Amino acid sequence: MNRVHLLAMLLITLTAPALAQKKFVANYDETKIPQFTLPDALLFNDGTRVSKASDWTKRRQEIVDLFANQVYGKAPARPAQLLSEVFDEKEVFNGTANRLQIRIHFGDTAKTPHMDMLIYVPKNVIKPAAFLTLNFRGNHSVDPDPSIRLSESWMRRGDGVTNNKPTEATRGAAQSRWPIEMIVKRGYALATIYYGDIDPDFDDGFKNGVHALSPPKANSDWGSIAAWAWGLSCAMDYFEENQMVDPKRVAVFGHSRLGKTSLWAGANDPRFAMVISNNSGCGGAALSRRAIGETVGRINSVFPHWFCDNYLQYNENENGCPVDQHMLIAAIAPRPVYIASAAGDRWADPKGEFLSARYADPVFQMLGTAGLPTQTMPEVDEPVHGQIGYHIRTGKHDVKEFDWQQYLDFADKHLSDQ
Ligand code: GTR
Repeated sequence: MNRVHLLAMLLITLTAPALAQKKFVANYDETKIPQFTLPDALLFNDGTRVSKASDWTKRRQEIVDLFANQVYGKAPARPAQLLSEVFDEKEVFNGTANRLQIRIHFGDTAKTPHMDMLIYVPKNVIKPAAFLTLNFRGNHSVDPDPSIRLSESWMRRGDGVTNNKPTEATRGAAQSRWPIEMIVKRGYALATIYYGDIDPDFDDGFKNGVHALSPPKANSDWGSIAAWAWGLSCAMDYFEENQMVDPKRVAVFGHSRLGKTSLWAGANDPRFAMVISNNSGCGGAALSRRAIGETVGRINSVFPHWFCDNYLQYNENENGCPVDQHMLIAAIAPRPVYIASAAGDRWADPKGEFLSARYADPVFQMLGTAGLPTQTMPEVDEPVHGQIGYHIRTGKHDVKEFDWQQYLDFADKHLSDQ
């Protein structure tokens, strides 16, 4: 080895760990946003313009396919039959609602993996509209009722979780995010499923959860967000089958990574009549090209299992991606969609979430809906409800009663059976 080689080796040895440990510093400065042009939701892949509403079905499918191939990954077909069993049923809220726990298998035998649905159904409404949701900490965390079965699936370590299993300490721990009685009093059913039942949220090379049924092989095969969305579509299959709620009036709701999931579930599966994204940020409602707060490169390095491998191409290369997140919202059109931000949630880029809604608006307008009622970002705590709803609430990354009040009003506007 000559001296030059030796020096080069030394340099590599010294700088490689430094580079590997390079700390991600989020940009929050609007003046430092990279130059970008957004892809046009109303141009077909061949460059021709979508000029009339009847063109939309075809363009919508192109957009959905681009997201499936480049961002979230393609999911396999859903099981033709789901074996299910109601394992618990009781009256709650002074006899005004029924609360059921249902085990739903992803297949027609008890040997297939399963998810447990917890559902509250008001008794004074025949076939109510429903909110279908995923939760972070287990069904038992949404309500302190001791008869809610403790989730059995893998759970991230944290308060009240031992050896990746939840303990009694997490019963009711997420209650503040779930004003169930208020939702039921307004005449809606609320269904929730622990997302880890569908796919545990860690990078295990896709061996567990529903990925085990069809492990990804190609770079365009499903990551975890696609798996969670697939589980939500299975829940829809279950609703269509048993008619416990009106399957034509189901709103899919999610917060944060589960807000990314609700958007993808709603874009991908047109049976969802309404879609709600709460503080979903990067890979959800926020425009990736702004690169404010969390970026594509950062999310792919910290959560490598969430997206498909093709998405890695856009690390620090957002402009190279054939889609941006306004097209995900557009793909839901003309169905109503609600995007919510929080003023203290800069990591999720509230302005980028609003701009996605705004740049999706031309599609909603072309389809003859009211679209987004404003072109400028509303003040904090001043919601706008058109066919697209938007608000930025005071406070942090969270789900608050204020958020739910908006979603209920928005559902009254769009999901009434009149
Ligand atoms: C963060 C992640 C966000 C968001 C959030 C959550 O760590 O960076 O994209 O999804 O988690 O899901 O709570």
